[in-house]
Amino acid sequence: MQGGHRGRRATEGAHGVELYTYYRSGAAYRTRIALALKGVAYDSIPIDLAGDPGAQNDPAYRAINPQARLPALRLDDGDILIQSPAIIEYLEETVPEPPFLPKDAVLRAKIRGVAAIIGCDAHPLNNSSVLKTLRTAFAADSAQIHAWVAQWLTLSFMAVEALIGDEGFCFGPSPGLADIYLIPQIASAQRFDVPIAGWPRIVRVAGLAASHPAFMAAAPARQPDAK
Ligand SMILES: N[C@@H](CCC(=O)N[C@@H](CS)C(=O)NCC(=O)O)C(=O)O
Repeated sequence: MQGGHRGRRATEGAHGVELYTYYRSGAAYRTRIALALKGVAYDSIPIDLAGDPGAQNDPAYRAINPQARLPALRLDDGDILIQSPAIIEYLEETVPEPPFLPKDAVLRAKIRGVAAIIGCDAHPLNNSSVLKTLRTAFAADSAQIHAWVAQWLTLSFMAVEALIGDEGFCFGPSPGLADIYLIPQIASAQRFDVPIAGWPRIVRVAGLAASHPAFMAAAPARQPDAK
């Protein structure tokens, strides 16, 4: 199987794996990286989060994901998975190579800890609906939004910098779970002008990912809905 996005199928009614995605969604981005690393081919179904209201609120998409968030993954047999951590875990369980986690239980827990800093603590605070609520319910302007995002990303990146290794990807020569979470959050930091230059380990990992085929294929600019 060739990894990454392969464009919509010409054959109507034929079902392969389908990823409901938005080019700038961090959670979809991490799922795209995981699919590409595992070499799972899929069709991208873009859902435009930036509309007003966003397309995630359409009844047709709510029928796919009642939480109205991205990503969602439709499997070959029609089963639908939501929540990127669950999808990434499913991929790890069903496509063993290359592994996202090592065998050692302590190291696995450490790597999951870094992934959780991003997935549980950083990303939820700069999710689009949170920022929209700050704008609409609390009249936050652009500078305040940027300051909000910078506040939470800075705290998370400081912790990640202290926890990852001194060479290679976050935890070794091959990319794994922590990298899958970290790289999309770096893209988000760049979007909100949060500088990462002060964290040399994170900068190193970003540099390695920039020339890794799976990370390149998953990048926002390479997606069919990129604007
Ligand atoms: N924990 C979820 C987060 C999903 C999430 O918040 N996705 C964002 C895009 S990155 C979304 O769909 N936002 C739309 C909204 O909040 O209305 C996951 O990892 O899948």
